[in-house]
Amino acid sequence: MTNVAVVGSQWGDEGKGKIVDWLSERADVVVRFQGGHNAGHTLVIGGKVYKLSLLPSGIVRPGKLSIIGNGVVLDPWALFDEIARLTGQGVEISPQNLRIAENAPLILPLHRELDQIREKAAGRAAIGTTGRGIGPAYEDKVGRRAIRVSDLADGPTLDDRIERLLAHHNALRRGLGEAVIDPTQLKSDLEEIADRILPFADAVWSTLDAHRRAGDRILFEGAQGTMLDVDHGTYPYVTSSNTVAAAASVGTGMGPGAVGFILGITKAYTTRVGSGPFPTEQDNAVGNRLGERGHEFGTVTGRKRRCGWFDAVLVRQAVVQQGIDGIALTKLDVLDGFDEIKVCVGYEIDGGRVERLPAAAAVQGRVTPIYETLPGWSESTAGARSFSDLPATAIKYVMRLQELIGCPVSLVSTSPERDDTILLH
Ligand code: 2SA
Ligand code: MG
Repeated sequence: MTNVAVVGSQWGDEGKGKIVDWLSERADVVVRFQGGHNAGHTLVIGGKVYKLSLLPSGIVRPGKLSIIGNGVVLDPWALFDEIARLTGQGVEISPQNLRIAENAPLILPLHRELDQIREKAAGRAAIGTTGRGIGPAYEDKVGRRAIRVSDLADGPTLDDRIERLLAHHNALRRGLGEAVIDPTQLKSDLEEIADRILPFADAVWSTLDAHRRAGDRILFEGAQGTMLDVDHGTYPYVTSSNTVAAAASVGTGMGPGAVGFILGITKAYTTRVGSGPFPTEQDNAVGNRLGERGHEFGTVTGRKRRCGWFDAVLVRQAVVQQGIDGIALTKLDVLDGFDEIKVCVGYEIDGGRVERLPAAAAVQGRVTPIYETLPGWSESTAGARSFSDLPATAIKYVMRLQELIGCPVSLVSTSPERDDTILLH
């Protein structure tokens, strides 16, 4: 097995956690390269449920090295809460099995506050963020005023960084009528977490390189999905990082050649959480049924996910933009019992047909899906472990999706349990 990147091909929540866990058994290192604790991965191992949002999924397996790459925005307080929660579930976490990029930017409480203030002020125009401070933290990174993990190691540098950061944020806060942040207080808060976080700090690019040279297998764990990518997604209704597989290189300090096989996780229907265009959304009994059967609620925020039919146009686009080599199709069992199943094969806009999602948000909101209707199946596919266990119509559905998206289906997942997985090739 070469290195593998696991990425979402829709709007996130495709079931990456289970697939990453399944693959992590065969990997030596699992690394997160973008996003932060806005991600929500649910792992079910032997009936035990683990909910992860910042930590790489490899953390629950003994003997694996988990890495948080420089492309991640790191909330230290959220990190320690998550570590405490998992430790309570019997997972051992130490610098032996967890490393954090020394050049990863921090999410501070002021980022979370700003995220929430803006969302509230935007009213109906809100993005529907997770309210974790992700966007403001990435803004500061690109604005060259972020505080990074390594800054915590040195008092005078930290003073400088705080001064630069607060020059921006306190001006902004005054404008918003918010209390300004006291630099002394922020420094003492940061000093308090420094002692806990620094033992995990590492030049992860170098550690990863050493593992690569030793022939170890690296698993790159993506968060969110293609349509939430800050460049390629449904902008501005996106997250603030690049969610495409190319970010695995930038977000870890490994060259693009290190990324290896790109596995696109794809749900057998479509969901999205937060605002923004969603052409195949079914705000009706069909959508409710998908949501109930698929337990479509946000892992982090508990928000109800919007649900709709499979959109082959979007996934075909994701295959190209991500560079997907193979698809893992998840949650097929949620479609059990539908008489017919619709698949979007193109869009109609202003009387014409298009085969891709246009970039302009206003146009995205106006597209009408063109559907192909496929027969459903009444049998249960839940827990199937071989292709021949599936009803003929379910096999036809999978084959048709494969044709429409222009990419082979490598895996089919039929329940949250790791072993309920059909390997195709
Ligand atoms: P943010 O907080 O700035 O990243 O939000 C911007 C948009 O990105 C969406 N987003 C997500 N969509 C699906 N799943 C995500 N992770 C959690 C999960 C979400 C949850 O796995 O369930 O628990 O609510 C995730 N993270 C960000 C978000 O909805 C905005 O549309
Ligand atoms: Mg999720």
